[in-house]
Amino acid sequence: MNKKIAIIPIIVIIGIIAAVSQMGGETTQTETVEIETVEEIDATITIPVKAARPACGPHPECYIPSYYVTKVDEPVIWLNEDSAFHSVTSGSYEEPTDLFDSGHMDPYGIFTYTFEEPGMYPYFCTLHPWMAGNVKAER
Ligand SMILES: [Cu+2]
Repeated sequence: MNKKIAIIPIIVIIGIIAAVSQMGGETTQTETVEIETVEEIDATITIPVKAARPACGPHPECYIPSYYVTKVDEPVIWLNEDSAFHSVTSGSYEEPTDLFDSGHMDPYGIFTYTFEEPGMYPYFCTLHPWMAGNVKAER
């Protein structure tokens, strides 16, 4: 698995217990802080930059790797490294299936799917007909 960097907004709740001596009691303050952290993600399959261009720009594959063998019950993680929206949608552009669909993935967005049955699973991008890949799930 490749280590990939993704920016993930995280909401952190910070509870502060402040002792207020003047009042002789204790008050509780809760603060909500939104921070952006850069976190390492073990992406299984990445969507490369310029994948929105026909033939996926300089890349030989639109999903890297475009053929991936996984184990049943092991999550597969797609990471969109492009600056354009993409999707990971089961089936083909001509014949989508309704097994899974990431919807429009933001830049640096991730999508996770866990295959429950062995088999060959083609998928594609609803926005770019030339983007296609296959996952083979084995026991
Ligand atoms: Cu796409």
